[in-house]
Amino acid sequence: MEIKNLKRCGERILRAIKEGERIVLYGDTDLDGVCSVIVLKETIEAAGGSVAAVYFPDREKEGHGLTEKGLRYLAKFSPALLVIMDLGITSFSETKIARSLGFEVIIIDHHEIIDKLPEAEIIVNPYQEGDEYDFKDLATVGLVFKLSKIILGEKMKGSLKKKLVELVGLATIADMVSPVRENKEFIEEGKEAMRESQRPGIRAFLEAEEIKNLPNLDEKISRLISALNIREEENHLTVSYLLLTSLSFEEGREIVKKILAKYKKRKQIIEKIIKAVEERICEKDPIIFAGSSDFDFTLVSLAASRICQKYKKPTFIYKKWEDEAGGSVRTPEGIDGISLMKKCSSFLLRFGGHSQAAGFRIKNENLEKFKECLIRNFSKHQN
Ligand SMILES: [Mn+2]
Repeated sequence: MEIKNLKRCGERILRAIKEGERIVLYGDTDLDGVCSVIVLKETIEAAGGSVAAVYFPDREKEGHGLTEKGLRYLAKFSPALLVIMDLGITSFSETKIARSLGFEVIIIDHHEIIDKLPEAEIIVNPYQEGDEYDFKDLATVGLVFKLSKIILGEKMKGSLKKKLVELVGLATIADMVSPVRENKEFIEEGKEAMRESQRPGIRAFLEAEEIKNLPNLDEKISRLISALNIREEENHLTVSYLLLTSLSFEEGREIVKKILAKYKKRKQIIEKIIKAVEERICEKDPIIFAGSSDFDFTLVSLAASRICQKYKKPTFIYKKWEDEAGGSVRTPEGIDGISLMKKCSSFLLRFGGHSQAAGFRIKNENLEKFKECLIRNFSKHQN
């Protein structure tokens, strides 16, 4: 059994290449999203096509997911085939907007489906009805790599394959999907390829002063993943995208310098968020729910992960803006954050993600009610 719609998706992209249709790639800003976009872009190029534009939303200004702002910016490329990766499966109204702007929409996303599917032309998602592929835990980059094999056929071999597999391995590790079956192969092949990386940016990172003396490749890679976990973007491209696609060692080295400096600063800011949250934790509270207008939105997910690991409680950390707040959710094993939020979704503008790692957007006036609803439902579920 194959992944539902994957072949159709590959054929559609091949047709677009052959007929010279414009192709636009839109991805999430985390490493899975970024690597998925690069793998597909390089695949399309190796197949003789080209990509008209690549876009990553600004998490801080636009929020997570397919955004109306992003679509309005991209409208100048329409009509085009818009391929959305590692997000979009809950972007119902935005998919409609994309279509109304003249895009044909393809969504490749491994996030959980919430009640229905967006009205895209083609959807690849292992959780959709009728998907009989027996391994559900691929990262988006794994789905995209399998798509690349369909697009490239015989051409998927040798140094091209190795170059792509570096990113497939990297993002599979970064997305923390279970390291078994195909994921295990991706991770092993990816690491092997990274030893003699064809990507100047990865080489520049591994050879940087602070990195080269780390005891082994695993630690170097895990440092690379943490350092690239910067969700900031410039001109709609993320720093990780710029590093992983940089064409020269010198260019890579310049980016690495910036990334490592930011990495240090970021660690301090995360500690600050954690401390601020810890000051407000009440031992008897069944969940941790805290936010502030001072928090850096791009870092609340990392803080939430650490807090959840330490306290073993469902953790909701949010950044407050003027009218709305955006938050990150991390839950201990066995507790599904998505189904918990589903029960309180009437207070939310939107939500989505994975059972253990999710996000939400809410009007500030509903924060307290949302929190009470979560506590009520969570306590019920515990008893
Ligand atoms: Mn992902």
